[in-house]
Amino acid sequence: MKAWILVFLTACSRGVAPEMAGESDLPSTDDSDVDTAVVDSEPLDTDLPLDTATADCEIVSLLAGNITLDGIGSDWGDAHRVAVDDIGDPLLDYTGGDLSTLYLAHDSTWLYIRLDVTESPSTQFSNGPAPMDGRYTFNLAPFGWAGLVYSYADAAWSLGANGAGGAGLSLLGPTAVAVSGTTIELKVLKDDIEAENGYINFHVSMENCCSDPWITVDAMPCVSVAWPPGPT
Ligand SMILES: [Ca+2]
Ligand SMILES: [Ca+2]
Repeated sequence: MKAWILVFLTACSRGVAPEMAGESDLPSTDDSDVDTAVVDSEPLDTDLPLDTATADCEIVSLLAGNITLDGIGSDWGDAHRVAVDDIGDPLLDYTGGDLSTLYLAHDSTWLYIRLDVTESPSTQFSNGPAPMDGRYTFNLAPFGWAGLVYSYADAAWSLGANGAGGAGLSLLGPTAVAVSGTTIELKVLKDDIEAENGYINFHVSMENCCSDPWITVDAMPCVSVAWPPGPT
C-alpha cells in the first residue's frame, strides 16, 4: 500500500507508532514533541498482543442507534458520544484539522462512526501533491483499519477512494460516507469486523500523511468497545 493513499479505514498495520500496538496512548495533541506522533507508512502488525489491545483505550459502550447516513448529527443521542478532544490543539493549522467529538452506534447490519470537527471537513485532505497531503484516518485496531477518503479524482467523499483499501473490510465508496457542516458520518459492515480479543479499538486522527515526517496533526482519545456488540 503506498504511503500516499488517502484515507482508509483499516485496522492493523505493521510499523504503526508504538501507541497503535498498545504500548502507549495516541499522542496527545497537547504534546509539543512531534516525534512522538510520527508514524511510518508501513502496514500495521495484525498480530497485536491481545492483552494490550485495550490497555490504553477507555472501554465505552457501543449502543444501538437508528442512524441515517446523511452527515446530519441529529439522529445521534448523547449516549452515543464516546470521546471528546480539546479544541484548538492541532499540531498544524489545517482547515478542518481540529477534531472535537467521536460517536459510535450500530444496527443489525452496520457500525456507524461519526466524527465532528471544528470547521468544515477539508476536501484538501487527499493523496494529491502538497499541500493536499492530509487525511482523516479511522483505525479499527487490532483487526484492521477502515479509511475515510476524500476522492480528489471524483471530487467526492468516498470510503476507499483513490485506490485506498482496507484489510478484510468492504469499502463501499461514496455510499458509506456522508459529510455535512462539521460532521462526518461513515458506516462499515459489521460482518467485516472481527475482534480477536473481544474488543475493537478506535484510533481516529487527522494525519499529515505524505510529508516527512508523517505526523498526527490531531487525534481523538482511543476508545475500545466489546465486539461483537450486543443485540440491536
Ligand atoms: Ca445522520
Ligand atoms: Ca482537537
